[in-house]
Amino acid sequence: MPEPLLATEATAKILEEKIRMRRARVGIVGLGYVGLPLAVEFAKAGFSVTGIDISDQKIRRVNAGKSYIGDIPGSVLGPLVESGKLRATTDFSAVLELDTINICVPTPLRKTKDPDMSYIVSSCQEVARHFHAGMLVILESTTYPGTTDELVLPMLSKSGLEVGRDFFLCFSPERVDPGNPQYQTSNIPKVVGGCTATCTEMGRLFYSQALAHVVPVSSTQVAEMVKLLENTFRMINIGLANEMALMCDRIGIDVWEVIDAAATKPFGFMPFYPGPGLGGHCIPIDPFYLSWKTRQAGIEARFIELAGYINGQMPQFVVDKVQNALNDAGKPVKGSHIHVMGVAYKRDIDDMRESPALDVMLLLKRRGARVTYSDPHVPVLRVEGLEVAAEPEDAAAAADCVVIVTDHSSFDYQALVERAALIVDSRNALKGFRSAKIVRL
Ligand code: SAJ
Repeated sequence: MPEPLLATEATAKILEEKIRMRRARVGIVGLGYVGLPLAVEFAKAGFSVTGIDISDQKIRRVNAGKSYIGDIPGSVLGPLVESGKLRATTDFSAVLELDTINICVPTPLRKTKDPDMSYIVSSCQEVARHFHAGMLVILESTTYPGTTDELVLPMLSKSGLEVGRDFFLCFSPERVDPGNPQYQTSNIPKVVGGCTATCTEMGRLFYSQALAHVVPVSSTQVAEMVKLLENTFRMINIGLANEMALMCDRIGIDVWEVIDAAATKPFGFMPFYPGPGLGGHCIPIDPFYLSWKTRQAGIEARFIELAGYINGQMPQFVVDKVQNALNDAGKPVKGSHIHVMGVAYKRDIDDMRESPALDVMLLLKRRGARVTYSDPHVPVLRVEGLEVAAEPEDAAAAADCVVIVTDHSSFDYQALVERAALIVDSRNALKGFRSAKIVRL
């Protein structure tokens, strides 16, 4: 007669079995650039997946098999929806029928640079309302260390269920790099840490059903901190590259040549490049989740603050370059037509969040310039509440000055150099061109 399984073992064993057999019913809260690719990977692995989002439009698009995420073609999404493997709903009561939940909602900053936890709180409140024994819950939203243990766990424990025995709770940082042709959700190593060892093992088992490489760590706080180190590392090194650009500009050295030559060092160096500023919803934001938390603990994250200051200066630096280039051509900014090439926050994507192009355009407008733009990925944008439509690339020929803010691959740089009167290149997009009309950072 086998020993009766303890409650912990019984609950864990039942969930483990469901996951191994890929019968666990998977829920993904938040169907954005993180949640939708994750939902697709688990549906491709054979799980029945329910996406939950507050956006009716997203739900309709998913259920019609129409993708709105560049990394997920409709040809992949459509068949998964048609086969019934993947469906979407705005109704959180679906949680009652689910075994696992990944929470992939935004974690923006408030204007005061404090973390805005409202999306995590509201989605966890909804999950907690329909929460039941035997569930695995994994928070993926980038946040300060301690969020899972201090904010999410109490909301789920209110049910009277005990973590590690009746349910399992982990943190796993999202690492999606939108537009990256080589690394996508399925082949990016996945770090996961649980509230207890049993939780960590459950998270490891879960992800290993659909993802190539899983990296278990000892706690939720380690997993939360891994993400912040990764993105703070990038933000600070981009800040260093930007400061190098400011210094080289003042000394009269080509910073791009310096970085390219330094990058020939086969060890101990990793190239980062100056630019018009830091865009996106991660790199400019995540490090301030860390500095907010460390300040609570009485230690200043001085590198982060300084890098934030330097990165924040870059739009102004680019506009000063434009002003000086026009001045050298005997033209004031005021009344000049300035055409911006590329407004998305980085090349070959359509995302405008925190894009420095908006700062550059605003600063130029405030100096009296008439500003137009081209971006094949952004047909229309809002500047100071006004909708502005993209112009065709050849509008650059009519401008007094062109400024390359985002170096999309699809731009015809040869034609631009031939047609434009004056070009300020903030991305070294014209690396292979030599012309007196080109001004680089
Ligand atoms: N940037 C520079 N110089 C550089 C690199 C980037 O100015 O040398 C700028 C970019 O133009 C962009 C911003 O920094 O405006 C952020 O660039 P990013 O390449 O970090 O792009 P994200 O924020 O879309 O994606 C990053 C991921 N990118 C890479 O690892 C290459 C990764 O850090 C995270 O997985 C992701 O953020 C996230 O979601 O946290």
